[in-house]
Amino acid sequence: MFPKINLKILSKNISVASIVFLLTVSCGTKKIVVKDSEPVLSLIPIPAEIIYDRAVVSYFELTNTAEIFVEPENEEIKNVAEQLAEKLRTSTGCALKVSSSNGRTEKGNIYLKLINDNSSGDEGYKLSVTKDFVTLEASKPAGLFYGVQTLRQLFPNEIESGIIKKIPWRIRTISIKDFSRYKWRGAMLDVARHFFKVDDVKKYIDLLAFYKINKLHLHLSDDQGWRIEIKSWQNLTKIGGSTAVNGDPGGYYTQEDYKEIVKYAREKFITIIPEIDLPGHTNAALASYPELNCSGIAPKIYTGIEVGFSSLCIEKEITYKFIDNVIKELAAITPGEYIHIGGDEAKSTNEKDYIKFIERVESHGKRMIGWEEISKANISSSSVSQFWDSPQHAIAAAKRGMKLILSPSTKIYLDMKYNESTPLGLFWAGYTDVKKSYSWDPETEIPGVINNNILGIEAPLWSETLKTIKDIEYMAFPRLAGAAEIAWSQKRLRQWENYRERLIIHSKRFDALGVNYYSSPEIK
Ligand code: TNX
Repeated sequence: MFPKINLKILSKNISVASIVFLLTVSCGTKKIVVKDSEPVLSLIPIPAEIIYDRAVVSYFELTNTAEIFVEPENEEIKNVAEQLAEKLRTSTGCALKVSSSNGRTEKGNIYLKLINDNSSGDEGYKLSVTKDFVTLEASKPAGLFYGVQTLRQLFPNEIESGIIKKIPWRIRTISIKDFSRYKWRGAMLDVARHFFKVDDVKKYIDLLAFYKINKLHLHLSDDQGWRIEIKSWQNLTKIGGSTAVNGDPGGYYTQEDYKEIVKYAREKFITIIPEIDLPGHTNAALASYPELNCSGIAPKIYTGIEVGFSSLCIEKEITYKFIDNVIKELAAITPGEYIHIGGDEAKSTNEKDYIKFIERVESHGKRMIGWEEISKANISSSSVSQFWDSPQHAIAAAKRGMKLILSPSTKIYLDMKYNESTPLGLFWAGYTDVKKSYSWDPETEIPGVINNNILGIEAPLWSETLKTIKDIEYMAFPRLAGAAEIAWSQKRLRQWENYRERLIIHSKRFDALGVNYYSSPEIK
């Protein structure tokens, strides 16, 4: 018999070349260096606690007779179980029926259970893999969903390929306890500079969910394009949605398309945050309706990439009627709590008008989010400010009692080039390699802003230079996985060398997922 051995990740003692684990044996403690490539070492985001027995190599093996049992049997939990079943069916060929456990436990099966213990919070879970069972427990369906994402990463990479493979479908016996650090784990996609079809957005949602990201902010309007159908102002999409940067093809989401995206995201525990950028970044709207311009003359559709030249007419009442109609229609198809009103780079609106404008558009039933500049206005502490560039705006927002979403452009603007030879992207905020985008922490990013002010983080992807989902993937990965870890994982576990080691192994999973990631020299 082997002694019982507990293996816990030790974050402080991580060597440069490898991940060091603390081995607790009944007769004492010693360090060992793990250099193999077991999937357990490549979990991203890293869970709060991992315990597994390294001396006794044992596995849970999925066989043809395996089933997934849920308890209690309700729609939300069945939906989570079905998503796991579908992944496993398409890769293993097993039938994997999903049904109620009725309190039974039989060997060889996977169990998803809601429990009455909220010690891991609303998003946390406990995952236990023994030779006989896989048991996933959480106090909320969201926790089960996140546990399923971790479970996927424990299976061989081939689980992601979508092709049936005859390999041993087994997982090392392990016990994981996990919970989230921040409530806001966001990504932003600019669908205005270039338009991305519903299926592309869904593919991005799949990837976000896999890394436990729970907000997708859609930048739906800008100078170059208006991308959401507004029934009371149809020219917005007819004219304003007709093209894109460089005169590339335009497009827009009908309200039905948008609802489909919202529903799809919801099944993956992602809230869609719609943004209508105001009062600047509005050339597409101004080109669609002459009456929205102070001059009464509509400008031409814009296909360049400059910013800061457009503004709605602050003085005209029709501006506010327009905004009321747009926000009302959008709010009606947005079940989430928030609407983003932009507010950035309004360089063609003077400061007095800008403040007046933001104060007037603030209350629309939903909670308002705006880019950092909104904190110049006297707005409610329930509104949220999104930091991207200037600490003084973030500090002003914190002083007002507003919560912050951190999107530092020098760290997690996914449209920044990795280095001078990156073919896509911009570099105004500096080249951002994988290490730079990982090696920062929300708590220490802005002097004077404390953790209590921070809702979480969000990684924006602006699309001036991006045209396809493959372009999106190239700029987002691997940096988005790092952003997800910053948002989800416990601070004490985050360390670049440890992350780098995991990411090297984890890259094979990007391959299996078919993600067109940037194979950085940092992860070779
Ligand atoms: C700044 S950051 C912008 C966007 C651009 C982006 C390009 C912010 C709130 N506005 O309009 O697309 O830079 O990186």
